Amino acid sequence: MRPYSTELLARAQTVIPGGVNSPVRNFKGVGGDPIFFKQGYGPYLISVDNQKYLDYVGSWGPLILGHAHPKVIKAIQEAVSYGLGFGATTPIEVEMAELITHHMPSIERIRMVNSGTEATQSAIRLARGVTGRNKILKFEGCYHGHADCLLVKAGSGLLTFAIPNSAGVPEAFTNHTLIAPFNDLQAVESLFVDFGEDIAAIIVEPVAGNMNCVPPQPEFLSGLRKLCTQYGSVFILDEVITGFRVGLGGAQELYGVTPDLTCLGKIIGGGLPVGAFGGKKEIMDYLAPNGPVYQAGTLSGNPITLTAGLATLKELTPELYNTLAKTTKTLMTGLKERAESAGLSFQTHQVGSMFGLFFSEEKQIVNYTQVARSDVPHFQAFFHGMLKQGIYFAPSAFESGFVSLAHTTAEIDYTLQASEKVFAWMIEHSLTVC
Ligand code: KE4
Repeated sequence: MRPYSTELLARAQTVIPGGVNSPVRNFKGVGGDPIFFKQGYGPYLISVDNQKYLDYVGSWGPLILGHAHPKVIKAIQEAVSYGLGFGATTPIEVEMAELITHHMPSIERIRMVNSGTEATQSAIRLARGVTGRNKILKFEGCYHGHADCLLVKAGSGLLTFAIPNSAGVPEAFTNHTLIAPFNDLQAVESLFVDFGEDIAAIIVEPVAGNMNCVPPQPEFLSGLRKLCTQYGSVFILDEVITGFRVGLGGAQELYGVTPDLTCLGKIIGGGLPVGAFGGKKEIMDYLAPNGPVYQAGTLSGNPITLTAGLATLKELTPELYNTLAKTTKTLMTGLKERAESAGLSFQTHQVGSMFGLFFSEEKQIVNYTQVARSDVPHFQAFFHGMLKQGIYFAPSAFESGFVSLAHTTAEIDYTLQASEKVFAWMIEHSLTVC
């Protein structure tokens, strides 16, 4: 029972669309009502009904240190005493830009913005401005925020122009968006043969984190790099999730691929609203005020946001990424063992401390079509079963989960013990056939 959450939802729905400020929060993906939370600390969330949950969402990725890390809180508390922002340049913007360009050498210049959506739509406008071309190529199942030209799905036929997947997006706004299956280099090569001279950019999540979690196949990213070089298109890596999540150098370091532009977000804001895009100097210098591509933001580079971001990034070391990966591997291995011994078909994907859970018999899940074949009712039963045990996974079978540095062996052990009960319950209630 969650009486206060229920009361708040009723109130919220009278003043906020769907009662939420972002759709995925409303539990439509898993059924039931969203939980209202009032506090986070370490790996835990506390609901308004004073129930404690072990959190594997981490605000959708930013909280790699866990909730309310003391050093982050202290840094913000000190910073706010000097004011909340000035709409003018501040030293911390330089410090953040120097730190990011140090860890990601492909980024020679970087512009801060306030969300991942702003970062990706600005990077696309910049790519179009630099190349003078119109088309962009994205991948089915990858999400880059809600810019009109990116709210698309595959149209009819295999190699397709995209069509809008949201009301309010005119066909004209997506006519220049091409779409291909993730991990399908051949499909991309065919699109370049047909449209290469007019493709301004490829934009891709190096690890797809918005269709559950799907890593790139070997040679996929390097193949995209080669095609962009061959055709003079801009190669944009959307590292809003993976940036500083899978390592200090992001997925571009992990997979040894050099983008022309990178989009960042989440962790670089330490949990506060943030985004950024950056890359080669000769591209970034096309941006206002130096160049003809306009982009702006009232609160871009806000000193409080960057204080939270820098305090977070300064805690991260290669050793801690190893710890995160080990903790996550223990969780993934333990869940898979327990699910399979209960008789369930269960797959896990992991890249560093981001992970994906699939109720599926398919051993190799590499694209959206396969993810969409996974058993969503099973995931929903798992989600709610674990929730009853006080464990909060992403309320959608099409999102990634995240482990933080605050998740210790005790939390992993508790999660695995709880999963045994939930998997057993799923079997008893004949949730067995995928
Ligand atoms: P925002 O505009 O929501 O800050 O960022 C958009 C975005 C861009 N690129 C990637 C790879 C992203 O994952 C996102 C946003 N991520 C989702 C969760 N996977 C945000 C959750 C939500 O929409 O509420």
